Amino acid sequence: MMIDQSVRLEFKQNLYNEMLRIRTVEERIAELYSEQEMRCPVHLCIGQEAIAVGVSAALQNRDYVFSGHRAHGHYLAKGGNLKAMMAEIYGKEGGCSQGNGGSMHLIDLSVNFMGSTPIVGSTIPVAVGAAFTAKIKKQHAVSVAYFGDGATETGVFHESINFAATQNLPVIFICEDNFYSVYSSFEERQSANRDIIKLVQGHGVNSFEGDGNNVEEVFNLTLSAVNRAREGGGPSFIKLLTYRWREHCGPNYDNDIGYRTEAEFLQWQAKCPLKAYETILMSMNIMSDALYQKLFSEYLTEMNNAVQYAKSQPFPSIKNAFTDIFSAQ
Ligand SMILES: Cc1ncc(C[n+]2csc(CCOP(=O)(O)OP(=O)(O)O)c2C)c(N)n1
Ligand SMILES: [Mg+2]
Repeated sequence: MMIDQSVRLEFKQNLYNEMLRIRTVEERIAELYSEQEMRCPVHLCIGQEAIAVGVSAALQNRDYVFSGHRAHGHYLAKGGNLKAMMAEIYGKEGGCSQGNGGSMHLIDLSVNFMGSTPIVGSTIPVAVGAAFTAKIKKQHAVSVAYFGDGATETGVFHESINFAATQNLPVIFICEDNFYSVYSSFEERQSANRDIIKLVQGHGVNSFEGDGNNVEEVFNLTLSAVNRAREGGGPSFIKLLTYRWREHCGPNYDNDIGYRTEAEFLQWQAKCPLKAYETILMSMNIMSDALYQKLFSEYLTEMNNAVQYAKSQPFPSIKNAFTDIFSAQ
């Protein structure tokens, strides 16, 4: 089948736009955080945007997505509502979790972003459960679990991978490998002989590795895993190398506190996923400085409107303090 060239160019433009939108939103969160009106912790994904965007571009609305503490990009790339996210971060009633959860409890069922929770590894088995449902109900949906390199050290990760393999489930495990679990590097956490790709293969699951700062590579790897899963080929694990620019939790930089070096940070900043793609698109005459300015100002306006909406919302009512804590069933 011939793919119309203009569709291809539009697709590339959209990949770039989505990354810029997420970057603009998170940089604004970082700028506004010191006002102390956002009172929940925030784990920013600045530097890691290509993964959320490349993965989502390979998914349909019906596909399920689950995430963890660093979820803003995953939620937005899947189509999650920005106003509801900002209201949630401001702890307001109009938030996607009614203001009870904050940044680490994002959900938008209208786009099958099924939820994020901060207990490391905790949404991985839930994503596997959704894949089990999709298989039983013949929904032709795939389920995606995003998690970090640290989460592969939890027991539930291995149990989930094993169950997905034995049941041949349509689930895709996306590991965002940014080298650190809070302030601990691999050297401090794992044997030098540990190879996560081989470990996962040992569970009988297809396992791939890619450049998490290359949005098209992320898209292509994910698409082949999605196609395989939809055709009944079972689960895949994709490890994507990337780097978090800001501190583990919060809006600042923390290269001075001793667990990583400024030199390492600068090396990765030079591999900025947006800049790299912008350069390619400029050489193809898709992007230009003028277009960048136009897009940036559109996203900034959209974000400022979302913040204004969040600030104008009431705090959750005390009457609802005990709702959504226990299941009625
Ligand atoms: C079960 C559990 N243990 C510890 C924590 C504290 N904690 C929050 S984030 C985090 C690091 C996770 O590292 P990784 O999975 O690599 O994700 P990253 O922060 O690098 O994106 C830890 C240990 C937690 N939230 N849940
Ligand atoms: Mg990590």
